[in-house]
Amino acid sequence: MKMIDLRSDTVTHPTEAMRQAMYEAEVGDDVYGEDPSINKLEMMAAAKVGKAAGLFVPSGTMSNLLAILVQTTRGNEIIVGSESHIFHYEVGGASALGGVVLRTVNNQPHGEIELEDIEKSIRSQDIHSPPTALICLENTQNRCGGMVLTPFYTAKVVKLARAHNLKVHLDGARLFNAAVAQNVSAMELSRGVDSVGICLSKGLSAPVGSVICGSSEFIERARKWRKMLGGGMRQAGVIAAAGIVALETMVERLAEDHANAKKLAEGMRTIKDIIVTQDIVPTNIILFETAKNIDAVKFSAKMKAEGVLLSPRGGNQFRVVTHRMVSTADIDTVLMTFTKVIKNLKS
Ligand code: TLP
Repeated sequence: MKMIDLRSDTVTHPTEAMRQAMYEAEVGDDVYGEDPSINKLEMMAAAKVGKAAGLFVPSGTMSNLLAILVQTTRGNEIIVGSESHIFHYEVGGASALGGVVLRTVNNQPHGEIELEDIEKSIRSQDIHSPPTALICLENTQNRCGGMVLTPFYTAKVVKLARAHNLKVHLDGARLFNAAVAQNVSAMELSRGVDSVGICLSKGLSAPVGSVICGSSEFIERARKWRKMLGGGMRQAGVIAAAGIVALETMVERLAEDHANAKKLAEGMRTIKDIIVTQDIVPTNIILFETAKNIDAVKFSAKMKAEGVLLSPRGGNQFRVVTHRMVSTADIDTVLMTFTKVIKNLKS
């Protein structure tokens, strides 16, 4: 049976063009800075987000960790969204490895953190307080259902940060989704931030990798930290080559994933006992709940048995994510499967 895998856009496989580029990739030893494919990818990524330099890293998690390690010292506090990936899914690396305190500030349902909530959370010079060093934003905001931050909002956060002498990091794991959804460039979405990480291995379909971007000085320090963490790769041009294809050819098509997500959400809203918990679906992520009288464990097991994989989020909450390997026809199949499984569970 063909499975329709809606757990994440991370499940996308490399395209034929990526495999070909990987096969043909020019390589060198990247620890010596001699891998031409990596150097090209880093320059391309940095140019896309309007920064001076980039660094190829194995994962989005490492790009966030490097941004924190470079822009803080032990005992600092950093401001992160209450729904941020850094807080929920990065194994506490910022605290365990960077020695920083995570100050979570509420994400609003549309992903933003209120400016005044950020301002209230910035520490004074009081002797008892860990000094605030960094504000971290996330665009799109995964756990808010792929909500987008506008360039206008990000500019306001940057202005606030500057007024308090703080740095801003942007977790742009799905920055290109945010750009395509708003018809703005990734550069506009990154204007003013000190560091921005983009993921190649989500909707863009590359097999591995992220690029963290910032000033040349920032990247020089990040490179040293990456080496310490064991992330100094050698002929990794074979994977960077797929990342180049991702940036060159896979950005605009994200609009298809967004259209499929909208279609899916519209269909789900008509199914009794499925409750889409976000008012809008701007990108490729949908959060939903099953009615209380549906056994959530049985529900996801039955969906799987019928060929549809979902991400459980605890209790009766789930996430579905559209991507290149889910077609518009698959969306119809998913909707039929939802209806069938709910009906079966109730009878
Ligand atoms: N997110 C994954 C899981 O870890 C939850 C997913 O399936 O959505 N920032 C954001 C906003 C992310 O969503 C993710 C991955 C990361 C960072 C980390 O990227 P990787 O998985 O490359 O370390």
